[in-house]
Amino acid sequence: MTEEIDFKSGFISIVGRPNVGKSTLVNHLIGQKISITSKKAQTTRHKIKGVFTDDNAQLIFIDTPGFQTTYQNALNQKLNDNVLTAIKDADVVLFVVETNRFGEADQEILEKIPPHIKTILVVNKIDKSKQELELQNFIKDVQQYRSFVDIQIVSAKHGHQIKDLIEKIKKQLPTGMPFYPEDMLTDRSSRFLVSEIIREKVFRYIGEEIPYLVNIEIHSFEVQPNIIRINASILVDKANHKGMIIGKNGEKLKKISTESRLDMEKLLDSKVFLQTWVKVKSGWADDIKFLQELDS
Ligand SMILES: Nc1nc2c(ncn2[C@@H]2O[C@H](COP(=O)(O)OP(=O)(O)OP(=O)(O)O)[C@@H](O)[C@H]2O)c(=O)[nH]1
Ligand SMILES: [Mg+2]
Repeated sequence: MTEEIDFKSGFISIVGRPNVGKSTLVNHLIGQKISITSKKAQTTRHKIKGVFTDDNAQLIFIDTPGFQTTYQNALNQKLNDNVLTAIKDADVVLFVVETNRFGEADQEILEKIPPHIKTILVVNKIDKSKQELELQNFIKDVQQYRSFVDIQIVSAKHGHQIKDLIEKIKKQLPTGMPFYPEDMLTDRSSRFLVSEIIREKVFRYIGEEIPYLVNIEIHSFEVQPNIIRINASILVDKANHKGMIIGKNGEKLKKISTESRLDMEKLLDSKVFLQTWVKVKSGWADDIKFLQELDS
């Protein structure tokens, strides 16, 4: 009985400007890659839950899209609304910044966190910071904008000081029973995670703005005794983007497919047969059905 009373659980929303490393952080917090990452800003589109459970707590992390300022369309408005909802519903917010970089875009999202929401300042990418004094001064600067319940420096990419962060979060969580089974790592289906893997490769291997105009559709996901067969389409907004994704002699698409398949095999712990197609579907980013899916 005592154990039940001592147990803590709650929802922790991870917010910040695009590209500060929110998704990399959530993957390291739960110890498995569930959220895609890339060097490009605005990689994440969906709110993704990652669940961490140990003997005395369950931490449900919500990875959110970086607050959008670049492209104005229905999709981006929806993404920003979803970030605001994630903040409102959180027991604790992790406000993530990149070390020695705090600009208007960071400030804009920090201002969106209501004063009563417990907020931990997470300073990421400390592997890039060489000087302790510089780091201390940077933290002082950010603290001028808000008071934080705690502060943690981390390097998400290298998995440094992640455990310390987990302990600090636990201190802020309410007492309560777990919401999810203890072996659950994410609320997302394999089908969704697979579509995200393809989107990540498009982000990583296709230049400039095209990745923002791409969506993935999984047509079939068939689990057979020794293999999983997946049939997917990369939807592009404009006809000329199709060729750019396919590349000279189909090389780009081949690279995207091969890299995706390797990641899928790791995730699903099975051999995968993946077929990918590229299709033109104009205006999908304003498609109501697609936007509604972002809510789920
Ligand atoms: N050097 C260094 N790079 C990092 C660290 N954490 C993340 N990165 C890199 O930062 C880039 C962005 O990481 P993401 O995790 O995709 O960032 P994000 O905040 O989720 O970005 P959006 O989803 O676009 O808002 C990637 O290239 C990561 O490899 C870190 O601790 N150190
Ligand atoms: Mg992200």
